[in-house]
Amino acid sequence: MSESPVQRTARGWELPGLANLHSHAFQRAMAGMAERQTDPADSFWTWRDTMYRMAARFDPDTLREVAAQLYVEMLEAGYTAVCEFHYLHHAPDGRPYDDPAAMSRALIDAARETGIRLTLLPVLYMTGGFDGRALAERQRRFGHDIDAYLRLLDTLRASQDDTLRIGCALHSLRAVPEAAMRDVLAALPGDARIHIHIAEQTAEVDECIAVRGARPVRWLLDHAPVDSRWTLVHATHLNDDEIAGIAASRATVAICTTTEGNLGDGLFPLRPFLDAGGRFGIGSDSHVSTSPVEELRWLEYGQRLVTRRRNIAVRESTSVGETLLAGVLSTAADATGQTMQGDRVVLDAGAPILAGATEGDVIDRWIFSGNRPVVQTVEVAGGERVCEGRHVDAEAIAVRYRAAIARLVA
Ligand code: NGQ
Ligand code: ZN
Repeated sequence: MSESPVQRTARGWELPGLANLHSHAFQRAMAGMAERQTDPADSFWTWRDTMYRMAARFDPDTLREVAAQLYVEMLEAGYTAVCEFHYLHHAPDGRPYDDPAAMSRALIDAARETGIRLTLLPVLYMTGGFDGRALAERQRRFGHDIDAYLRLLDTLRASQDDTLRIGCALHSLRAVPEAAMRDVLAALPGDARIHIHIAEQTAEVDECIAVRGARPVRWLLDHAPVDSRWTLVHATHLNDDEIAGIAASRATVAICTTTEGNLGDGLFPLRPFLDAGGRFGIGSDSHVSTSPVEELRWLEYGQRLVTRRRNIAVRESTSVGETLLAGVLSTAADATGQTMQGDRVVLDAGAPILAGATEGDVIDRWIFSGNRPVVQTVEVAGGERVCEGRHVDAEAIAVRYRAAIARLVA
């Protein structure tokens, strides 16, 4: 049993800041807008068409405004760092902007304005499938050759500071050929964090087996130096060998519970992964929820629903909430490349759901009761960003967000 990360102070119940390990900021603008059946066979792949139509509308200004609103919501929910898996690089026709880093800078501006820590992961996206096919029209704005990609990383690294880190994302094995992966990994600085979408859909597992002769996680472990600098996003479809392999590598798995549920991905094998000593964190991904409470609650509930048991995610503690929180806190620095120093989240000790709480039950009560937000104060690197439950610039940013949405849907 480890020491509790939560303490009662004069301000309330205090805990460290949480890291959101996976975000596509622009998708905040379409949350709740893909929930109408267009075909009885609606799936991840038909959702992706809708998502691509939304992606095509963004420019640097709208991206900055949507990201700023999103980061306000994340901070108000207790996230103090976000890993932005960013692939909307170019203009919709695929031509680079005059400043090829314009879309990346929009995200950096949004993070600096709101005060959230940003680990910006420019995405390498080269092919439209495992067969090496060219990018489809709507994917053109995602693409780079290796030289242009490495130049972008170099340019952006000049902006790094205490709350901004630049890492690397490989979109997926579908989108990055083996040789390109090797070249990019060889060119990265030793401390760069590396994130990849790995095994979200069974169709991609099947294609990977057909084309590369192995399941995606197994293939990656055999062909890349996967270690604690790596985050595997949507490691949803795993066999026992892969579970043991990820755990042994010390990589972090980013579980995006609400998005994985929304997209019908499948259920992460949490219990065997915990038994293997695996490391995990959470991500809000498509932002159908921006609350870590909901990610963690449904991470456990998914397991209960399929096993018809209760209290499954226990390891560091017999408390589910404490175990899940400990998991998330223990991987934050490795997955983000940020110190997370000076990040504090204060829960309102006067909130009815926390009445009479003790150090031993406050986390479970936070995660497993109700929907009223109880995050009262949030500090990032020592600076107060959320006060009395509201981000200090929430009003002004919301006004700009509404205007940006009006432009996006015009
Ligand atoms: C993305 N999102 O890149 O935004 C992906 C969908 C893909 C999620 N995987 C696109 N949740 O994987 O090709
Ligand atoms: Zn993603």
